[in-house]
Amino acid sequence: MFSRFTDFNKKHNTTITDVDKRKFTEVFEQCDEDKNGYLNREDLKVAVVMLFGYKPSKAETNAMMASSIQAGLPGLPLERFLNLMTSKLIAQDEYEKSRQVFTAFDVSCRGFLTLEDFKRAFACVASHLPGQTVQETFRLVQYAPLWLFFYCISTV
Ligand SMILES: [Ca+2]
Repeated sequence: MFSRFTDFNKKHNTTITDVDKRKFTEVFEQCDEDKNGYLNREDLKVAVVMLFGYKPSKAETNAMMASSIQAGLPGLPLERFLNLMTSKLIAQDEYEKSRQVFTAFDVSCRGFLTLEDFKRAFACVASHLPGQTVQETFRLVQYAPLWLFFYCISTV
């Protein structure tokens, strides 16, 4: 039943496909309105909307622009943009996988995992983790909503 999750721990692929890279590059070029090879804050927000479907907050935009500003660049160059978008894509991918596993183990569709559900989920996707660790993690809360499950999965 859970065989589709067996590659969960193999992921952490830090590369993206050529298709993703081409798409990121195309969006970069479309958003670089003055064609100077850099995205300003507004260009970057539009690019994130086009690629990920949401407008980044001021704080997130600041974080994405920070290294370019510190380096004295007039904006975000393509290479940095590709790195940032790759990280976002990987993070989104991992969250989606966690959500799928979580949903599969939330057998009663209550929106949280019981200790037994939590143990089963971990045995499936992180079997190297000692039962004791799983139990101690769980003891911190009475139940495990998706965000906690995702946090646990992404830190093991
Ligand atoms: Ca520009």
